[in-house]
Amino acid sequence: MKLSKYIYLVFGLLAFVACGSSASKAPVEAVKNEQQQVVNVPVFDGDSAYKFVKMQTDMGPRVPNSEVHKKAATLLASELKRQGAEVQIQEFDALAYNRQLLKGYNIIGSYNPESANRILLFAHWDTRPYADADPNKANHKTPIDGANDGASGVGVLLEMARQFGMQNPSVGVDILFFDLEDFGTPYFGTNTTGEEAYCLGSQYWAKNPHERGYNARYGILLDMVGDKNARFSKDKYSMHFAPSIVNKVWATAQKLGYGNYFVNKPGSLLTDDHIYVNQYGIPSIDIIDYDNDREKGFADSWHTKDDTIENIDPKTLKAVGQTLLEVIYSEK
Ligand code: AHN
Ligand code: ZN
Repeated sequence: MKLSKYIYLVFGLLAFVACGSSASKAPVEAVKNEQQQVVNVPVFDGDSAYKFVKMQTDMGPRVPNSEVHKKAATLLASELKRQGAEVQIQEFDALAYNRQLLKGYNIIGSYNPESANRILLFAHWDTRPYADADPNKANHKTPIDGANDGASGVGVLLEMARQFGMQNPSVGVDILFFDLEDFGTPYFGTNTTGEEAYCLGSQYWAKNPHERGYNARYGILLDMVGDKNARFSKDKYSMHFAPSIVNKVWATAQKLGYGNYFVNKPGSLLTDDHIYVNQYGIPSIDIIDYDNDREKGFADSWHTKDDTIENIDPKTLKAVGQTLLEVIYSEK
């Protein structure tokens, strides 16, 4: 090849790379929605979501009433603000199974707050104080990192928030980080508050929504959405309360090539934050890593010292995040 040709080739490549990087600021993909209209769906960045997960685990366990917990609440609220959301923090007190008084913080970030046509996306952000499913009994009273159980759902939603900030969706979207989900009675504890020891943040919110008369068309909960071997079966409560939303989300995932994660298989009846959002009156589903064919149903790392960043895979975060962006940006 002549030197001049080689130089043109190099310049051509440089121009291509430069274009690529400027376009990658807010990449979108044109797709058709249910009404056959063309919509631009942002490209979800799995590595960015992973960094949002790591940002949380780097702080240490976010155990209620700890210093780190309080600091994490402030950080999550400021991240949502940084991504252009209108942010509210709902502070509340709740009684744990052991009668301990817990300080809770539900964090809400809203896009298009004036719109009456809304979708609610939620995840819990607190971490469990006990690794009480750990194979080593010595770990049962130590807190978990909660990379998957807590941080993964929040990480996906923060990356979605970043995309909403760059390209406003046409519907209103609320991102709600519930606190005090995972303070449920350990096997070594005695329960003084009845069955409802889990999901204290969503229970409080269902009785005291952040806005009077708050409503959304539907809600989607993300719980444990980051494990490398994640498998999302169709949770039975979700199928009871909002079958059309389950089917829409799973069909969208399968269309995008994520059918290995979103499987057409019945799940179980799991107590989770979506129960209380459904009781409030918003039809809501749970995307949760659960498979009846596994020994525990959940991933091996569930409620163990192994629930760490090492088990988080950006590809799983991407599968969930891209599916949900497609769902949101297809809504009119
Ligand atoms: C139960 O443990 C019964 N349900 C799942 C709720 C949960 C705990 N999600 C994460 N940690
Ligand atoms: Zn948990």
